[in-house]
Amino acid sequence: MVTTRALLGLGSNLGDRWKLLRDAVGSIPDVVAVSSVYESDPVGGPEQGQFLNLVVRLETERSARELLEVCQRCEEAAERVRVERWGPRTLDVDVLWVDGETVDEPDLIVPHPRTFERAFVVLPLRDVAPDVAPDDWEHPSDQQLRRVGTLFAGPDEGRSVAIVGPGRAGQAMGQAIEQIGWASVRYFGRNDDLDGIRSDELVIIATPDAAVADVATAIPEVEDRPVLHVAGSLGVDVLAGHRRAAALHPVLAMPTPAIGAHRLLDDAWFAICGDRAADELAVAMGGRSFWVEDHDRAAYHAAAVVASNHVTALLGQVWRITGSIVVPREPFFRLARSAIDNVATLGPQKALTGPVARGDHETIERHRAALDPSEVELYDALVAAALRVKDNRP
Ligand code: GSY
Repeated sequence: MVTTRALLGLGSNLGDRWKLLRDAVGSIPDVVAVSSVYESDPVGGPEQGQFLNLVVRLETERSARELLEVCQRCEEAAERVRVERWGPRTLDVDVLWVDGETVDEPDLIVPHPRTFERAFVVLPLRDVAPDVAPDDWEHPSDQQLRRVGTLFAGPDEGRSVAIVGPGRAGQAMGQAIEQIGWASVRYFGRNDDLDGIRSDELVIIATPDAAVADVATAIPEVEDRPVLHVAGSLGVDVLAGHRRAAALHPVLAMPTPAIGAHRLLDDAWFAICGDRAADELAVAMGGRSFWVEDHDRAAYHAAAVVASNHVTALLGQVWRITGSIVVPREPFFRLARSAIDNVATLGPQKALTGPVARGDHETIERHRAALDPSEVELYDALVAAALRVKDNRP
């Protein structure tokens, strides 16, 4: 089965806009991602109410023309009446984009010709397909848009969260959630009476990993209340007993709550699994998510720890060696940043330069002789790791 990515744009400014959009998205086949919901003044047309807009991403076998039929069926189901061109409507559904397909016919043009003129299309589109929007896209100053929520959880301003475990990660999550305008954030210690968590509060467990399972057991199961944990190496299985269980691990370092909150809102990535509440929270924070099944989460977390903590440990060696001679440190940090970029673009084998790549054993021996003996063990371990990359050994 060959599927293609397709993007549809939806808008509504008449009737129960949230319900109309929810019903429409629920009836569209092959939806794999839903953007945040944005509210804005109408662009063009007569005086009319504000629109809610969103974009959905599909992985589908349908062609652009078949998708147009899907769009029309949605509009008919919403009892859309075409009274006035550019006028108010219960529902508008457009085919914006289908990977690899262009259509130029009287009733269908794909890519949609006005896609990149409209902030109400480009911003939600960036949530679900950032590569499609041009990097240099300029937001028209007369098209102001505000993010108002996520489709299934509803408007942000009515939502509340209870965070169990107010350490660095818990406080960072709390501050970020306050900044996106949720109604309330309440903190609980893991030994507090967790019966006090309200049934309308989304629960986030941010305790040390070892306490997550016990805390989850102490939280009463409430039908339809999502319970999330933010532990990177644990699966959703530790939340057994909660029907709407999910894992949401932010792939970023949170050295202080304030820095963590800032990073959580700065185009962050989240490793998620379980209930859709995890993806909705990621989207609500303006971030992006990827799915990691329970059986892969420990390996996923190991990779995250190597990319963050172990790189820091390695830079600790750079710090010590550069501190033992008279050189500025900035050139070495620049070198480290370019090494990361090179691996990301070329892969490790092509990115590897230096004495190991050249097979220059004499230089390696000169390094070992010059280093403080306490540094040699780590240096040798990394020479062995570099050889493995050079030889492309699995
Ligand atoms: O093209 C879709 C309908 N439409 C919209 C819309 O969806 N959102 C906003 N903000 N303005 C609009 N003007 C028209 S027409």
